Amino acid sequence: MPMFVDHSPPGQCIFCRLVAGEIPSAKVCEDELTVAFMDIGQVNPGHVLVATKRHAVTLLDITPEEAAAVLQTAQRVARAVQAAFDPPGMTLFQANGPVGGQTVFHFHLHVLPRHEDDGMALAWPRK
Ligand code: DGP
Repeated sequence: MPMFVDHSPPGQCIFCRLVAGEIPSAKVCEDELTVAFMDIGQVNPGHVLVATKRHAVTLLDITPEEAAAVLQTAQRVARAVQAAFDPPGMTLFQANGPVGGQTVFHFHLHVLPRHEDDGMALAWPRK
């Protein structure tokens, strides 16, 4: 049973369009299954999203291969973010369904550089 039903027409959600190059993005890296790009909101400088290339909505919808690729890409991104921005900390988070805080219904993981006194609670960046 899906946790949440996405009603976007196939291939037409915002991240599907971004993956297809139909809308611009600042791409960081990609592999066969995933793409990493700068979050348009930049909660902190260096805020990157790692998304599946295939349209999937939540963690429950991705394959084990996609899950492994997402984490591998996230580590690659985190190394680049560390080299470029040297944050003293980083938070990875991933929202599932509207009640879980998801606002774009195409699977993605946030890689978020953190700083002392950046105004976000330690474990829950949006509070
Ligand atoms: P979430 O709320 O966890 O589903 O995260 C969605 C993120 O997607 C949010 O931080 C802002 C980002 N976002 C929304 N639209 C766009 C877009 O068109 N381009 C980029 N790069 N990021 C987007």
